[in-house]
Amino acid sequence: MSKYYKTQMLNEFILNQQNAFPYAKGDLTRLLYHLSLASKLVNREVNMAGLAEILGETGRTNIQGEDVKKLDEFANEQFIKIMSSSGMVCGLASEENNGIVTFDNSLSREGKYIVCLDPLDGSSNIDVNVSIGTIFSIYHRKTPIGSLPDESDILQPGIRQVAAGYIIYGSSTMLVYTTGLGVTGFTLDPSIGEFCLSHFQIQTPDSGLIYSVNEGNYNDFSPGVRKYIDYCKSNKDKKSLSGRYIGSLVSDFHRNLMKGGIYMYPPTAAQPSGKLRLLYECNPMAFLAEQAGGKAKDGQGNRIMEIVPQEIHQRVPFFTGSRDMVDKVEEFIRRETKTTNPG
Ligand code: AHM
Ligand code: MG
Repeated sequence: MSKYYKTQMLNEFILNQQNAFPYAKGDLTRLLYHLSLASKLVNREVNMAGLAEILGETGRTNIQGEDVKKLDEFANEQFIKIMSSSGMVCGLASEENNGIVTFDNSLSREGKYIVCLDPLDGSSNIDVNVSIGTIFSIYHRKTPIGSLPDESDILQPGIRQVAAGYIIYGSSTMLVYTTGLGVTGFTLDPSIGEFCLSHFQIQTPDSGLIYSVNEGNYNDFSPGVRKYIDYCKSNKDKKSLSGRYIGSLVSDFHRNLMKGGIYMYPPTAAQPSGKLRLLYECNPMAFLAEQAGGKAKDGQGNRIMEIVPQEIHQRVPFFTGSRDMVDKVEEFIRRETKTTNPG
């Protein structure tokens, strides 16, 4: 790939894409620009984390009972601040906030988009210099423009997403997004502070050699999931499957997207719906996976993006990645369910 493939900057690329929609007014372009701006501020802080006295806990827990790290809070504040001043967004749902976040300014009421956000995903890796990310999902609002948004704007199935993506703060920082016209990746060139086109029309292989799951939970998984994991291991000689698990969804997903593989967060006895949240973790990744030719299912045959959410922080079992591998794990789960509940 030529180096200056890269000279196409994120904004220019999105503007060109927008021209494919005759009546587009550039609002989504502006919104994606604002998201990328917030991510640059977070990126700067993540890069400086060890020096900037921003590592560690705030001493508080969020609505879901999880410890809030200082960087989590910083990222949440940046995204909220920038979304509220963008004029494009009427409200948002964030992993860090209990209910819908609305903004106290008339400009935002005119915003036609609603955003679901995990400002800093992979919390357990924040303090130890392991890749973390931001995940976002964008919808058209349902309430009338000019009014205060409410939960109905947030509780939309993933198939209604207008755009979704993530930023990975890794060995390089990347923004990967889709508006339903394929998946495109941009890499931050720190020397000019711009996201530059680096991965055009990303397609994930139909099958892969990586399975990603927290195997510490193995004994708590259903028999079908356990058998699938055993199958991944026993297939080793034939296909050399490797277990790879970072514990940051964005990083595990990104690696598997590029190389082919499956990421799983199955239900356990303690967490019957798994751990990951439908609105700001699973739906955006599902949109990306499908746009790249992969799949995202709940392990029971249901497409993640068709699930109608009942609450903002709803969790869902998550199986995503290469098409054939997602099909295979669901086949194992189906077969075991039939064996244990015949008839
Ligand atoms: P978080 O939003 O609190 O960071 O939790 C989500 C993260 C995902 O990034 C990751 O895939 C998963 O939790 C790891 O969970 P576990 O440590 O249970 O394997
Ligand atoms: Mg998260």
